[in-house]
Amino acid sequence: MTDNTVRQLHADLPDLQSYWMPFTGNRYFKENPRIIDRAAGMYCYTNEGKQLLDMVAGLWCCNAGHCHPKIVEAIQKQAETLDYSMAFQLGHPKAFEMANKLTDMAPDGLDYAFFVNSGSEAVDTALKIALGYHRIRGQGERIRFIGREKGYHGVGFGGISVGGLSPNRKMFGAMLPGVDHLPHTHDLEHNAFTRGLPEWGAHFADELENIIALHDASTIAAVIVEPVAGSAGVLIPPKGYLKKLREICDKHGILLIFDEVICAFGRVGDTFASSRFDVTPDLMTTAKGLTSGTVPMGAVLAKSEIYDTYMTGPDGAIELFHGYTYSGHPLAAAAGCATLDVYTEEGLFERARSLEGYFEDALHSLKGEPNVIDVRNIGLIGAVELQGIEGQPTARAMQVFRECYDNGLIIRTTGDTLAFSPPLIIEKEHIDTMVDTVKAALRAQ
Ligand code: PXG
Repeated sequence: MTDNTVRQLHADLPDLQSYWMPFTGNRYFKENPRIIDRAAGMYCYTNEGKQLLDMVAGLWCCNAGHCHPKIVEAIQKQAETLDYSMAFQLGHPKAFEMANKLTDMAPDGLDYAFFVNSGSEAVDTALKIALGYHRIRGQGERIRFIGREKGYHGVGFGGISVGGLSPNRKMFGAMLPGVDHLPHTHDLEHNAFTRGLPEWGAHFADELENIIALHDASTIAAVIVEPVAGSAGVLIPPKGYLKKLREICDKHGILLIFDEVICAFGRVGDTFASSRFDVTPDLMTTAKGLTSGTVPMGAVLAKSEIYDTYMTGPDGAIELFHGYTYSGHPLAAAAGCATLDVYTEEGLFERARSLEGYFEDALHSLKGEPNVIDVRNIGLIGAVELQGIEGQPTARAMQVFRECYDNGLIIRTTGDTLAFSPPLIIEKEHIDTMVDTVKAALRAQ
């Protein structure tokens, strides 16, 4: 399609041609644009005025709902007070305030916050902090990382190396050297239609011992996993699995990194997955819900022992040669402070937990609908896996996505799985609408 044809098709929109869209079929989109130009609370609105119930919280991020007035006000106020100040060797109050609020909320022991601009940067930062930590302690030969199949850790070279989704890796060369992967824990034969954590599958963690035996513990810096894998289609950890990973890492002096970019801030029915499952990592990556999706920001939370290890060089010297122009950006920090306040004041994490049962029953009522082969959930995150169309992977889920969209509902698809992660302000009526719309879309196939 030529530039001119695109222009004529959508005369009311800006020219769509120049924007190379991320993770999007650009040509299809530009012929069939879905443009959101406004949002409030649980809803997004298209440029044509269509109202859409947002069951993905943007992209797993707008946990406080869209355009929350307190967050909007904080961003506006910050923009007219301090737009930017140098991030290296100078500081501004909001970044420190944000670090304090965040570490107060974090599990015990995760007492330091390093700010970045995204989940991908948080992951690469955590991997680098892990390498430096071992090196400072005289164990510079610990250079390997262990990720997991089906893991998503963003799109930086570190993140795709430890990640386990082939389409995100295969175009981009040889990755970081020295990375190995745990098996994923997804098993429909044993765990289909489990509510909450599957009983079966903790033994998948034992594979870590075999990987360690292969490489020798002295060469391994860190293990990184998402406590609940999001992008691969909401894969819930089997009971006891994360604790086993923790024990094995401890036994071998290996750092454990939880990538909580999706899990954190109420998504799994508690402040963090780490608190829900009572397993504390050495480093935790966060982003998305940190500012409720309003201004890009991520954070790596680190145990005191890791921070203290770095604080040992000569006085006045830079301890960590890492950071971004926009680390702790004033607008992001202001948005983050307001977001964390909203979560606390409105009790949104408790709310997520209290709605878990209703959400679970609603999702599981889809069992028995056409092509549904699994339903799984924890907190306010859930998935419905579909039997794919023979020879056309992802097509079935995309059909359901389009049908839902046409009927006023935004859901997310990954492979042939439908994923749901609504804002934590959701009401029961929204959950009812979600299930009715998805049910109708499944029956329309
Ligand atoms: N870690 C995890 C666990 C994530 O889910 C990232 C890192 C990277 O974050 P940034 O901010 O760099 O995108 C993510 C991001 C999807 C989807 O639909 C999920 C993400 C991003 C885009 C799409 O599953 N998660």
